[in-house]
Amino acid sequence: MVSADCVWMNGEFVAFEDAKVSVLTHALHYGTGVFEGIRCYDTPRGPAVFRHTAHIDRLFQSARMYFMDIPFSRDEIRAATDELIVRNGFRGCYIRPLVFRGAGPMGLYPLNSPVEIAIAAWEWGSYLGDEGKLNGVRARVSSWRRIDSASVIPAAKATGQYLNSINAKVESEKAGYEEGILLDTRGFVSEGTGENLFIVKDSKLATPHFTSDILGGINRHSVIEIIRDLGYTVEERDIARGELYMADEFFMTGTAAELTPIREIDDHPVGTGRPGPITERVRAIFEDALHGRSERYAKWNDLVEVPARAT
Ligand code: PPE
Repeated sequence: MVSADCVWMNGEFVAFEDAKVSVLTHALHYGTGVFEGIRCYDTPRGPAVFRHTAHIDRLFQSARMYFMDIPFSRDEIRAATDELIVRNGFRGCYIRPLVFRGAGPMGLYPLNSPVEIAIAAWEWGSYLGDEGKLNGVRARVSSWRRIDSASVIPAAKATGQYLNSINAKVESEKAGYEEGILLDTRGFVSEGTGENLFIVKDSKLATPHFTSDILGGINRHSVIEIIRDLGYTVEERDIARGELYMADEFFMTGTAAELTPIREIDDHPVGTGRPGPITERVRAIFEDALHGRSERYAKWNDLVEVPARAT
């Protein structure tokens, strides 16, 4: 189990073992929570959270879409997160803010249950294994379709919605693959269980659009900027399943997965079966950006401010 010294919960730092909730927490029963996944890197200028502000903005946006008023300001959450990193003595870590409906009246109507918030952090290595991150993973198109806007709000990073990703993840693992790729309800390519997707064909890139019910990934956004700065084109558009088999290169992006190449899709090797040249070029720049080694993208490294009282 992952662990840490302390967790920030509803405005206070509490020991990890004391960060507990009631069994009647609304979110435990009905999935009424929203969350973020963020990484902090040990950069030459000190610990820096990658695009911290963008993640906090998305947390507020997800909360708003489900009528949850977060009882803290963006600045308070950012300061609490920085202090949490310092108090735990982390230089690099994964950060999980979670906003959820706590114990209140039972039943489906959530708006009378309190909105609670916790931020946890822990040290987390490669999401899909060191070998997979380096050389690429084997993926398979899932029999489960991505949740769509007719039923939920795919653009919100909401806890209950993750049963969809979990179905695809379990299916792909049981079948011996490292990742599942979900199609949207129309049959176009949507995303991985926790990652956005990019294909390369004839030196042109493409990634599914919001119309494929993706979560708007912050790393997707960063990687699109890097690709365009390199002079390549990247289109946001519908991608047919067959395009995955014809792609020269295929990779995914996410906070946990960072940039992970896909080397095999549905038992077909992607390109040569090794991460391709454009994937490698984009990845090198992206890794430099994450780790604070890039001047050009230093704007994305939100340095951890050490509060005087925490030292
Ligand atoms: N789609 C989904 C469904 C998703 O969960 C993520 C992040 C992304 C796309 C990429 O978004 P971004 O991280 O902003 O680039 N998945 C998070 C959860 C992983 C987990 O196992 O939990 C993450 O990568 O932190």
